[in-house]
Amino acid sequence: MEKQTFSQFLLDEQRLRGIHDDEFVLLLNDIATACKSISRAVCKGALNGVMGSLECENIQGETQKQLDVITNDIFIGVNQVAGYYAGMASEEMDAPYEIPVNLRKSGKYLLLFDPLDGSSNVNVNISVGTIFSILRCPEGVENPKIKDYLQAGITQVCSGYALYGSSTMLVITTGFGVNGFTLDNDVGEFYLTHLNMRVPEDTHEFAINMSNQKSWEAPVKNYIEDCLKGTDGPRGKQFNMRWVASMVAEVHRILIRGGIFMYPVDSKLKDKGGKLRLMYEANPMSFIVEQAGGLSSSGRQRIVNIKPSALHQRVPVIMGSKNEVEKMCSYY
Ligand code: FBP
Repeated sequence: MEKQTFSQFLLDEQRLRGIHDDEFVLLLNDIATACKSISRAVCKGALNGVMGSLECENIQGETQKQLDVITNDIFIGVNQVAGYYAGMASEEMDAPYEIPVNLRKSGKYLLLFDPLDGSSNVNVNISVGTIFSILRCPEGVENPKIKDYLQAGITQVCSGYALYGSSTMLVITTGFGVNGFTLDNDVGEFYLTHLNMRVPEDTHEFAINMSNQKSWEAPVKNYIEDCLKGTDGPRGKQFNMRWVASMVAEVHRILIRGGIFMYPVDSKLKDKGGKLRLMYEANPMSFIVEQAGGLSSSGRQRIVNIKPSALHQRVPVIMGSKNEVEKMCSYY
């Protein structure tokens, strides 16, 4: 059976649903092209001498890596050409990016993204990724302002991520399940390799940065303590732990073999509301995980129901295997 390319799969999916939106297929193809280009930039890394940090900080107060800026420029450069977007917003830019007037066309959508997730890992050659979320631009808005982006995650029309690991993969949902594609570098094409990905409902593996333990809220402390008690404890089973410090890599592992990924709020992050960003990390990954049968919560509510109040807003994140996230949330 011939391998199906990314665009062949998208056209097939549309045919199956009686949808005829070539523009949307082309729009997603541009996302794929941008991820291929970022994959090259990341894997060439030290060869191009771009593994260092810059003398400046992004709006998050983080020292920007050279690759943060390079990948941000790639993602904007490739996706603005065809004019599908009225505007873009990125982890690496304080304000929304305005599409140059000469490139503005239909502009029905808004693109929000984290060009290089897990960037603290990029110069130590551990998997990193790109995360994106696509929203509809409000009717009649040509040059969107921040308020136009502040839409709840439940309104996303598409989200996904690219993982730059031992192979480069692209995983997306358009609201009809989750599918994964692997990049064949010889051909320069993404091929369907993971059809209808489903998160196993149960797990014995948690992912959390244990070094924050003393600052956690009681529900998180109690949940992890019960997991660590293993078979003799209230959970009655042995738990394993993983922490890659790249959200994309953690969520991808969980899509494949189950697990629970947690970045809760703690006493150090209380003023910020959490570590991970709602609009271009938590919302897109929540759409993916839920479409694959998992759950995603802040501990107190479904993340995609959170009404955003700021473009770079941070939230607590608990996502993964359905029964385990339910169990963890029962501690709140
Ligand atoms: P960015 O790299 O895009 O800033 O993302 C944040 C992130 O790196 C996540 O990918 C990861 O899950 C988390 O931070 C790691 O946090 P920590 O540094 O506490 O291990």
